[in-house]
Amino acid sequence: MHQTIIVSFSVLLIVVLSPTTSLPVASAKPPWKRHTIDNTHRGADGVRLGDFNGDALPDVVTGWEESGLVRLYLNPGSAKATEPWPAATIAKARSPEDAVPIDMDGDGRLDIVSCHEGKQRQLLVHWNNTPAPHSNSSQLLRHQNWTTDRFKQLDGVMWMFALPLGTIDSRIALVAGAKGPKATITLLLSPPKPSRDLSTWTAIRLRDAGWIMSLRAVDMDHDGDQDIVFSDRKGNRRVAAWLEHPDDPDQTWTEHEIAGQGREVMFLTATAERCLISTREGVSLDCRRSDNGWNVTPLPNPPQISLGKAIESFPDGQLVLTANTHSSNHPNRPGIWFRNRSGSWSAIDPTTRVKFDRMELIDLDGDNDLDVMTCEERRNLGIIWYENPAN
Ligand SMILES: [Ca+2]
Ligand SMILES: [Ca+2]
Ligand SMILES: [Ca+2]
Ligand SMILES: [Ca+2]
Repeated sequence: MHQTIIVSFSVLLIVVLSPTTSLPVASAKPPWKRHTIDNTHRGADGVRLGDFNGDALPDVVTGWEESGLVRLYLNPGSAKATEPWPAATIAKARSPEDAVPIDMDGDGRLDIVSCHEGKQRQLLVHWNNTPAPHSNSSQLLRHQNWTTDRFKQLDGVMWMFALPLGTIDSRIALVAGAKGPKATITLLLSPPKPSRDLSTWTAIRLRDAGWIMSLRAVDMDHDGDQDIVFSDRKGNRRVAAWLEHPDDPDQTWTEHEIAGQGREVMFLTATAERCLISTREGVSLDCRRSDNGWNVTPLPNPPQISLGKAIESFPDGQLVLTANTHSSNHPNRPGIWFRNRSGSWSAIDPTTRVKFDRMELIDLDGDNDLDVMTCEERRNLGIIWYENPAN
């Protein structure tokens, strides 16, 4: 009942506050059903996917910033996906900002890299020591099967986001982005024979940075190697752009602007032809590639949603947007929104004063539509997914 009242109120707000737009007012769609993967800790900060146990179902890793935990969640399959997922704490370390699955030693078992800001300021590697050759679920969930190491040569920098980049000349490649003093985008390469001795890895500084918000691996120039799409939200070089993978990784990675110069650009999603970028300025940028560059269309957010966080597109062109309303001038607004093909926004979850994060679109209940996995850290909704009502 309480939720119904809030929804009606937000619909009313849209009617009252957007008289100048010709957009249809709101969808009659009810809020999407929310399911909780874990809400037992504080400060869930990002969901990153990888299949740890080889059952073809994507599992999830998340850093809990305030609780100082890196956690792994095993996807239980569509029949059980609506319940809390089997989970384990992989490591306790302060201020994790991001955690991502990657096989760092090439032994076929996924390890985890976590980025730490705050006082910790490190890039950590959590080695998967489950019995070879394949990781099974019960072994993965045993804390003692994981050990933590770090890139000592990267200490003292606020690392914010990491991205697996496959292999480069048979060397395992990882990209990390930072914020604040000494911030860079840095490429880390294992020795030709991958090693757990992280002092033998090579660090190549690709670009100075203000605050790297997101990194994506996309072959932007169709030459068969992975380029790096990034958003840098602070400083005089802030922009969404891509770095062209050179023949030799030691050479210059030429920067190509996409959009957003001078804007506070947040999470982005990209293919070689299209890039969607959320910003903290009330619009998202819809960038389509043409022969002579990028055509950038600003997409207005729902009314009073200024601090965008992430935007994703469904295959049919409908969009989903997350935002931070907790820190905005209009905190009594929902923070996760759906935009239909006619451009009308409706709230997926009416909860207000929220701070959402990046998303993964993935069919979790097996009904052939993409559901929305994300996390929220101010109302402590935790790691959650929203059930797409399309099917
Ligand atoms: Ca799995
Ligand atoms: Ca491994
Ligand atoms: Ca390329
Ligand atoms: Ca679904």
